[in-house]
Amino acid sequence: MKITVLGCGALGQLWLSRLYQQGHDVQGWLRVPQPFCAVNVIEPEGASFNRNLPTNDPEHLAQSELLLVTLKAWQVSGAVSALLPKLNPRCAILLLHNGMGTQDELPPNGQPILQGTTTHAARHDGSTIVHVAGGTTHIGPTSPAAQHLSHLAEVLHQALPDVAWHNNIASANWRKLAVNCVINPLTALYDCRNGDLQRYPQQIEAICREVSSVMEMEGYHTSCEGLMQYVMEVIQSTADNVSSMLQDIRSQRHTEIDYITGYLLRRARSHGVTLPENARLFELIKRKENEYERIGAGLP
Ligand code: KPL
Repeated sequence: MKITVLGCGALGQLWLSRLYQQGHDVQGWLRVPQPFCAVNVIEPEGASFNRNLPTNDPEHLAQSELLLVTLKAWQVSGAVSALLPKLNPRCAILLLHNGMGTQDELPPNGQPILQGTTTHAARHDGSTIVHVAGGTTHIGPTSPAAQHLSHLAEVLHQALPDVAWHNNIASANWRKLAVNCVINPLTALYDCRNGDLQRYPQQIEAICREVSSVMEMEGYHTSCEGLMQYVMEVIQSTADNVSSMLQDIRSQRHTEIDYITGYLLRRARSHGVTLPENARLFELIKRKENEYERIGAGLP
């Protein structure tokens, strides 16, 4: 299959390496074009993949059957919008990022669009990508044109298991949003690993209560207790992880808070509801982010 991977960060390189090894015709797509993408991945059991893969070939892009987008949520609309006119109308776009709401930012288009979340953990170690832990990728259609694409789950599963197909991906996305609304801001504020959050059950419950109330208003059956149990399971299974938001804050990068807690607050507002705990966490993360972004922009 001809596949373009947009975004060659840790997750992008992991997918490039696995899809290439399955015999797919892959290329990377970089914001700043370079002659090739040096893909260097170390797997959890020690095997390594080291190869220069092609990048930014417009002909390859025009023939691609899948555009796999592994960018951060805030990079998605700009990068994907620029590529839309160059894609084959049948090329599926799979958005794999934390948070929700990026699809609403894309211009109207008829591409089959899928959305997904993954629990694979990969991080940079210098110029190497360390695949820290395996996980599951949940994908599903978010546009009518993508409803018949369940075979893509099998193709992706062969390359990087596990991949699960969901006809109703929105409900899986909301559960992942709840996880990210808890783990990401709290680890960034307490500067701790995911597992250390077990010390804050009351705060976690307050966040989950607000998320479950919005989920109910959006038509997804859930309960605070059920959501909290799921979040606690993820906290335990990713106990040693440094969350992506804490990594962003430590490296003074823009975070995905606008698409995680920010998305939740926007949906709540549309139902005329305020969420005091999540609003407070949103403000605290924005304040942290603004501190270094103002300095970076040379503002006083
Ligand atoms: O998605 C994650 C992230 O760090 O962004 C979790 C699930 C919280 C794992 O660290």
